[in-house]
Amino acid sequence: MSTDLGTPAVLSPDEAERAVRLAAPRGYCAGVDRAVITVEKALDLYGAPVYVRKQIVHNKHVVSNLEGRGAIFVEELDEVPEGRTVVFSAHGVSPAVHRQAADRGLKTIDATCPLVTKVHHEAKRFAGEDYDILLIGHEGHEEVEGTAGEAPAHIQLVQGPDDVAGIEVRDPERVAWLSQTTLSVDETLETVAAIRERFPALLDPPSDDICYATQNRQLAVKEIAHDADLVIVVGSGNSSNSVRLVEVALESGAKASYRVDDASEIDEAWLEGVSTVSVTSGASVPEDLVDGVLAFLAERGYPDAQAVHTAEESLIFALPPELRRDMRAAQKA
Ligand code: 0O3
Ligand code: SF4
Repeated sequence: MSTDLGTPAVLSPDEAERAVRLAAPRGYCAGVDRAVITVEKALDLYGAPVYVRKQIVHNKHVVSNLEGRGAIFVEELDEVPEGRTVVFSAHGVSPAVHRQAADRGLKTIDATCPLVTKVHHEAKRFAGEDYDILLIGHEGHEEVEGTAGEAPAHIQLVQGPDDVAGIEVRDPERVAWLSQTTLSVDETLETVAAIRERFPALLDPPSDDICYATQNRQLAVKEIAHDADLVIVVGSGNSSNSVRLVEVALESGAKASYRVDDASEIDEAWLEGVSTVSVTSGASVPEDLVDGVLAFLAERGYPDAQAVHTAEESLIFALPPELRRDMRAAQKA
């Protein structure tokens, strides 16, 4: 008996040429995972509402999901009723905020990423040794406000190479630099080189301030961007590390790159004449949003995504000690 295998499906040249590549690693880093779980566990343990100062991480879906579970996000601590529990966001807070919380009798849970806290310690140490500290970062970003608040008299912000000519220090022999954790690695190297040209005795941080997750996501996007027609970066507009991924993609040769909060923000016109689409996401982005983008592409004739692995990540941070203590106490009760 012969079996009719039918006529092989002929893919249009367009479809045969299409490819979707997915950066790995992408999405949640250890600090974001810890911060989001911190709010979830706090809600389970203390009950709603739990207050959170600023967005716990810079992702609007994460924030609205937690709001749906009873978290209340505030801009400043005077919006938190006295005696209530407040979580500090992953981006960190200055000592002044800790003091304000104590003055208002608030119970605090600090979800600052340990890698941001590390930069705070470096700032305190350099300030203690009376260095002028050049903090490379973006004005107004919460992480920068928190770090600068550790030693306001010693720290000045440098936003990029263009700021370097205007830097004034007390002693050019005693200058150190630090940075925000989520900057472009390449741009920061340029800024540091420009600073060092002016201050050859410049002291480096003891270890990288731009964290492993930021570095890994930028390396990964370079790998999938250089020959891509389109790079879609999932992430919110106020997420520094997500916005940097679009810039890095374009600098690496992507013909076009856009940031979207989710699939609903993709413009169909971006796909015109596009064979290779690469996809990645920022450190504050839940994976279901990436799944939504891949489903959107699949519905428009793009094949299953191929993951491009450039690094393995296994770092996990323990939850804040004050929360773990209360969880243990609740278990015993
Ligand atoms: O710092 P950034 O705007 O990139 O913040 P996100 O998007 O919340 O990502 C997490 C990074 C962080 C908490 C500070 O390093
Ligand atoms: Fe921590 Fe880096 Fe994630 Fe920021 S991006 S929360 S520093 S691991």
